[in-house]
Order: sequence, then C-alpha cells, then structure tokens
Amino acid sequence: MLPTISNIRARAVAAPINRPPVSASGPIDKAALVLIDLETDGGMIGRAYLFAFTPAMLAPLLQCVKAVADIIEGDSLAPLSLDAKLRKRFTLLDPKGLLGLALAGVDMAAWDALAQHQALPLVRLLGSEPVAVPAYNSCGLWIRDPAALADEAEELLDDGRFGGVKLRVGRPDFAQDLAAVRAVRARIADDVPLMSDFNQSLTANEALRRCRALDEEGLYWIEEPVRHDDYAGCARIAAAIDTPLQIGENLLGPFDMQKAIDEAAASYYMPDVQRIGGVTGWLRAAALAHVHDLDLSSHLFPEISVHLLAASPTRHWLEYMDWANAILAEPLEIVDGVARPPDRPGVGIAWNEDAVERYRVA
Ligand code: SMN
Ligand code: MG
Repeated sequence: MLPTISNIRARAVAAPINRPPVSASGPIDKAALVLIDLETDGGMIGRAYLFAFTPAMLAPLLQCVKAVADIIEGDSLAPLSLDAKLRKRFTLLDPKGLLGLALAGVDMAAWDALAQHQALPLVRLLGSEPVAVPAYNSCGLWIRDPAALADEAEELLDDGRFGGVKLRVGRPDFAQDLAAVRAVRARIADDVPLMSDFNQSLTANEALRRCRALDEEGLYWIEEPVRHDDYAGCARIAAAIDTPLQIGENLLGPFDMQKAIDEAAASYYMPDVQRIGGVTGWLRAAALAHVHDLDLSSHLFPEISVHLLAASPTRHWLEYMDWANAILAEPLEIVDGVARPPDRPGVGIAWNEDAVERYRVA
C-alpha cells in the first residue's frame, strides 16, 4: 500500500554564499531558497529545495508551493500520477515560471519520500546504482578582474577534489574575456577541463565573433552564448565552431528540449531539475538525450542531480554548486574528481535546523 501525502510545508531562507556569483547578468548576494517538507501518513518526510534567484521572489514562490500543496494533500505518493493531475489542473495557466518551479519542487520531494518509503537511495529506486559522476567546481571564477582569476582557479582545484572548473565570460570588452580564459587555461593542468559560460549575454553576431575567437583556446564547452530560447542562433554558432556548445539550464520541460534538439541547437545539454520538471521531467529529458545521443550534464542542485545523472544513460558532468550547503546537514561530498549518490534512503537531503532558523525569512 502506498502512503498518502498528509502535509506539505514550505519555508524561505536567504543563506550566505561562499563566493557570491557575479555573472554577465549581474550579482547574486544570497542563496534565496524555498525548503519543502512533504510529510506522509507513513511518517516519511520528503525534502527538496528551490532556488528563487532573488529574495524578492521568495514570498510568491512560497505561495505557489502552498497552492500546489492544497491540491494534492490526501493523495497517494505516486509522483507520475501527481504530476499528471497537477499539469492537467494548470493546463490553461501554462505551468511555467514560479508555478513550474513549485511543481518541480513538490515532485522532487514526493520522489524523495517514495525512495525513503522503499528504503532505497533515489538512484536505486530509479533502477540504477550509485556510480561515480565526474564533477566540476562551479563555485567561482565569476566576472571579475582577469588577473585574480588564475589564483582562484588554482584554489578551486587545489585539493584535487574536482575534475574541472567553470569560468564566466561575457564582459563588455572581449579582450578582457580572452585575458581571463588565457590566464586560467595557462595556470591549470592541460588535462583539466575548463568550461565557460556567457549566460546569454551576447547578440548572435557578437557571439559568432567571440566563439570563433575562443575556438582555439582549449575550452571544454561554451555555454549559453545567446538568448536561451534562440535555438536557431545557437545552432548557427554550434555549426561554426569546433568547441562543443552547451545549453539547457533554461529549458522549461522536455517539450522545450525536443524543440532545441529539432534545431540542432547544441552538442551538450544541462537541464536544471527545478526548470525541467523535477525528477519526472528529468527522466523524460534523459530519455531524449539517450535517443539523440546527447551528453547530459546538470545545473545547480548537485544533491539530487547526482542521483539523476547516475540514472541517465548519457551522463556527462555534475555541476557542483555549494549554495545550499549552509542549510544542509550533510552536503554532497566530492572526492577524486567525482560525486556518488549517498548510500542512504531517498535523496539524502536533511536540513541543518539551526542554520535554517538563522537564515529564515519571515
Ligand atoms: C549560473 C546559474 C545560476 C546563477 C548564476 C550563474 C550559471 C551556471 O549559468 O551555469 O552555473
Ligand atoms: Mg550556465
């Protein structure tokens, strides 16, 4: 007998970030997170967090989670059925934006509770095993003075935990981007992948110019040079360079991913679990990547993404981001360049309640 959902609680926190990000789209000072606790009548508590990007969006996102919760309290803990019911209910509203995040968060928490109910790590519930997933350190190398970046790259790699690092580009002056890439590439070992991310900052013509110029600089991938949904623009750039083009953190569900694939927008895809539709959406995206033979990486949310990548046939890289570490009881460990899903029931997320109280936003 499946448990039923008895209660869903949501809390907002604004937690400190170790190396606060400054991307081409601006700074982020705090990790604005919504924490979800989904309780079942069997006593399990499924947990997930959502990233609201800015504290101003915490209150409306909390409201969205509560509105979704009201619809499924009392229902069986069957994530695919819950997803179908909720998406049908919201068909006329178009369940994207904050509502899409809320749906994904409740889905993640439901899968966590179900895995706990089966006494299995999520990766095993999905039929896979806790295999090693290569992890790169994405917690730094933001838009700042290129001269300081080589030292930072070394710091981000120096304990040998990570297999690669990601550098942010998209400065107003391309010479500064080039200087940043060269400084970091020259400092780190030749066999350590250096990823790069433009965060959608360029026009298609400027992106073509910059990506061609960067094509010989030894970058492992170039991410989101243009607007995320300009699949034709992405395809034009991807076809013009040898360096693989990476997109996907802004795909709002597997149907968007199919559209991007139809246009040959990129070589690599990196869905974000809160935008692609939670675990349920990820599994469908992973099937698309499998069918089209596309390397699949993750975006943010390393704790759950490591389970999902371990269950994805074309798994590639885990993006390691430490933004939730301040409020997690047991942050994900990275050792010798790889992460493994923890061998405990569910996703393995538990709150550090003292920290949650400290950073709680009313
Ligand atoms: C990123 C994501 C979220 C906030 C800042 C930067 C970046 C990444 O696109 O891929 O990590
Ligand atoms: Mg990115």
